[in-house]
Amino acid sequence: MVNLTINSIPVTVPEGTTILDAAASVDIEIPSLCYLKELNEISACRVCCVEVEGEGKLVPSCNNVVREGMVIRTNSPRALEARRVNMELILSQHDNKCATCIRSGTCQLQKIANDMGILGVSYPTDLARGKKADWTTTFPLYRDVNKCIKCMRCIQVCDKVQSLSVWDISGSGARTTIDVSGNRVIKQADCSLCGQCITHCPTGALRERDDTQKAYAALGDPDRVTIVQIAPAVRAAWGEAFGMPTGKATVGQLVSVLRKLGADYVFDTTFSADLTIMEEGTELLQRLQAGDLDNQPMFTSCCPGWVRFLKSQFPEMTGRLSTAKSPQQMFGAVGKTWLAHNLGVDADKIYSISIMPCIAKKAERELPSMDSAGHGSDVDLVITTRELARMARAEHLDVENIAESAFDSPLGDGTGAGVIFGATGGVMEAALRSAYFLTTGENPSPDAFREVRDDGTISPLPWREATFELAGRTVRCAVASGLGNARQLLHSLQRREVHYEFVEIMACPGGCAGGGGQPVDGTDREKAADRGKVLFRLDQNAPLRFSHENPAVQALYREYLDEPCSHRAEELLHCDHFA
Ligand code: HC0
Ligand code: SF4
Repeated sequence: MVNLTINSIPVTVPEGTTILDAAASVDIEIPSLCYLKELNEISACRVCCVEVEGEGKLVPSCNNVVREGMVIRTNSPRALEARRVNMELILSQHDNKCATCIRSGTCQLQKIANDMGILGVSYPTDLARGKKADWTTTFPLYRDVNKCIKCMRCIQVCDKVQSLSVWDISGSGARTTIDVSGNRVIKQADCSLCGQCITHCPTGALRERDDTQKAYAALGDPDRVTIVQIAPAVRAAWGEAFGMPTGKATVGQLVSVLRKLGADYVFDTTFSADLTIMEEGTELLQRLQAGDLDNQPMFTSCCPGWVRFLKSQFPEMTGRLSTAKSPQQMFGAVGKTWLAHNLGVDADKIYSISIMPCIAKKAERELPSMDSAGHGSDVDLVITTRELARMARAEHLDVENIAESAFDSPLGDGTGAGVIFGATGGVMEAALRSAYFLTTGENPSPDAFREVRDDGTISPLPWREATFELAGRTVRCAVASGLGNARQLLHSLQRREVHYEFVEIMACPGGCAGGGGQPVDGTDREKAADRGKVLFRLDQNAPLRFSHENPAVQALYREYLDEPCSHRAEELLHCDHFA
């Protein structure tokens, strides 16, 4: 252990502790902007400088470790002055228009400047001219070079967690900035659109394309029938955007918000998650029976970030993806066919909006095979959890106290199995529950496959694995979240070091719960695990926990699709990943 004093308080911490963490251990918070534990410890911003007494030195506290006998002052006049100068220099190269900035209120730069009482910047403003918007508004990810503070967090999260290295440093000296790596434009950069760079950006430099104006136009158009679907993971997180603890705001309250915003019908993506299980589970059993080893393992296909990654990084493995569309897209196809017929509405009048925790979903709806209902795109617009929160805020709704309302029928029926899609391991678990039923005719215990969940224990591999017996057949399963982990798993598969029959991959760490479209609160706390727990608790308490017991899914097959993987189901609910 190492003994030191910080602001005259004696502190004892293990060797190797940073000054920043040592201070935190005695409740002294040193402001920092670029720092992300174990990810970005490069002291790029130098806002966390402290003074080491007796040595006459100012050092960044995030990447300097404690030494025996050190005397640290986090608030000496020199430390405060250095911090202020560093902040003002950053602000002099920042477009400080908070009133029109998406991150106002959750921006770490704004908070620290406000906390420090910086009321003006002593240095001349020096913004890159003519480069404000790096690319047009057609790409789902948007970057504003003049909001970038060069903290390098986006570079690190894309590189170390997602293994894609889309971002890099460009230019030199005072003109140093962050840009797409390798002199490419973003559309050529194999970006998975996971959005992790956005959720890890401390400012408004990165954000999703804002589609709220299109949503307002559709919701306010009397000639359109708006049907809205809410993704599983949104329910665990949306209240965070209003300062509520994770999981406090309910999905019933969110349904009410959407009704106030003018939605004609509000449905649940968990309905089509259950439908996905029927299709994907059947496909898995067919592939196992066919014994086609070239196409094993079967990969889940519901995460468009993962699908983009696979197609760009391991194109030769694309055929292993399940052909099942994602629940978002299955919902879209059913919405403009069976539902339109049920509601007695002209399908061409339907405008289908989905509320997703995800940026990649905006691109998924535009893919060539996502118009199988024959009425334009099956899903017309994708709004992230953050965009939805902004729309609710614009209405000045008292979201914390808004009464709950029920989903509309029939696409509002979902089971607990559909809800857990939003957490890593959930798709696999839901699929195994129904695959067991489809092979034996009996339900397993709903928790029989919980081994594939991320329960917080450390896995010896960058992924989790489990083996189950299904009707006398051994099914080896693997679950990975985060594209860096996925890459390692794929390399192991290629080297034939591991063998699986079924693999679930989600691009975002923790699955959609940690999606790139989820709320950010400016605290750097990773929330995916807590949100995942909310989803598993909802499943635990759900009256139905098996996708095949979803009454609306049963009715859909009875009235329209016949059976899973029928000709019509193939046409509407499956896609060609090579198209
Ligand atoms: Fe997900 Fe989904 S679980 S990908 O994270 O499969 O976005 O929440 O909506 O489509 O259901 C996201 C979440 C979904 C889909 C579902 C799947
Ligand atoms: Fe989108 Fe979920 Fe995939 Fe993340 S894990 S890219 S939120 S679908």
